[in-house]
Amino acid sequence: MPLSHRTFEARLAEFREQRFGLFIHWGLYALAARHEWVKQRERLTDAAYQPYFDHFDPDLFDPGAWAETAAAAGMRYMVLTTKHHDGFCLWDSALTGYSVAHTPYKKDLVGPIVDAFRARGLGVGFYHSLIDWHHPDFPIDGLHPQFGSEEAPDRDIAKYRQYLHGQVEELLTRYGRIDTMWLDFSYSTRRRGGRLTPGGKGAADWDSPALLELVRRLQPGILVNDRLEIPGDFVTPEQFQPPQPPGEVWEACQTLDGSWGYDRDNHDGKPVDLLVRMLVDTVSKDGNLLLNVGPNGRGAFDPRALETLRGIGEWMRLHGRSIYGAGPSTFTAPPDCRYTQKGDRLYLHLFAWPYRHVHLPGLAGRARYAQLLDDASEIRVVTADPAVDSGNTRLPPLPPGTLTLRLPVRRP
Ligand code: FUL
Repeated sequence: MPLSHRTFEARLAEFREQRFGLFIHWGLYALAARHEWVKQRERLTDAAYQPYFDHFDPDLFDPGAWAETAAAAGMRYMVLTTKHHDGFCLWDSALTGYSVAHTPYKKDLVGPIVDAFRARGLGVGFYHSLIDWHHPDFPIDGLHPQFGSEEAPDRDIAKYRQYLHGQVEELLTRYGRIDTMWLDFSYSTRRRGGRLTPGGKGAADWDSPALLELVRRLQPGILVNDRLEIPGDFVTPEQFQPPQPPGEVWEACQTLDGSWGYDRDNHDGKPVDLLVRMLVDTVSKDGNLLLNVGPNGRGAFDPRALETLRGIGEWMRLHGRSIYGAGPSTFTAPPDCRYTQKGDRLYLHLFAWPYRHVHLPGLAGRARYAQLLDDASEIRVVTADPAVDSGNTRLPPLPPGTLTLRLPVRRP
């Protein structure tokens, strides 16, 4: 049964309920296994990049396993790179031969991935690169792998624009209802003195307003990100946590190890507790977290990624109630803590442990009951000021209105 379109408001409400998603960066660069920008970073010519196309044959590809992994990690949606900056398409596009359909693998990848995630009850979004280092009409700008080594002969941005819009149309008409369009990223394709020219000319290159209109016409209710140089529906801080809530709908995107594409020799994996804190911090500021995995060239998730996701999943199984549909609180959390709140449930997240007591300003008389979330064990509310009570009169008394919780000394 095809999914019916929703109103924009309904989709937005769903997005804020979901809170946690999986970003998937997959393409030819998975075979190079050293960052998705490898073609640009190493200034690889099309010929030097071609072996990855000739050997793309992911025999372990099992989208059901990907979806299962994401669901077990507590993720509620995914966003897939349909095409990254190298121009390689994960679907059988009628507009180019530079797609998976012409590799040894020969088959569409987008459809099976979409179906598997939907079947597991997860939302589906498409990442699509505005940039294209393979298309003959994409300008050789300052970020292009061929920049400086070759003059740009007769590149016609209008032709590329038509191709880009045509591909977006294919993606948004072939796979049923898509929840998010994640377009990446607009910058000026002009150059001056060998440098990128800032100033928003990129929006004209892709005709951002027309592209956005096309997306919304084909997929009413879809959410579109903010990388078109015109306002989108949500902002996308990349690999950092905004110190203050951005004050608009937002989704932080984050890597496991600094690279989006599979990066074999990178051992900078972030620990589970750091990633969980990022998620909590994000939700406490009313955002979503899109955490990335770069599958390898055989189509599998790396064991290190699987282990990290398992760890997050274990935390989510016990604490997901403080994440899904939760958001910021009007109360101010004490240092090293975050609040998330859903209705009249206030969730206190302690980023440092152990505390003997935790003092919560403004909450005295406002909490009916307190418990640990993971095992539902009661937490005592202390009425007297512990410092004064213990005879430590050199500490200043707690400000009026402070609620004090007595915590277990050690947590496993
Ligand atoms: C960036 C891209 O250049 C990266 O490769 C990655 O896709 C990230 C999510 O967005 O702008």
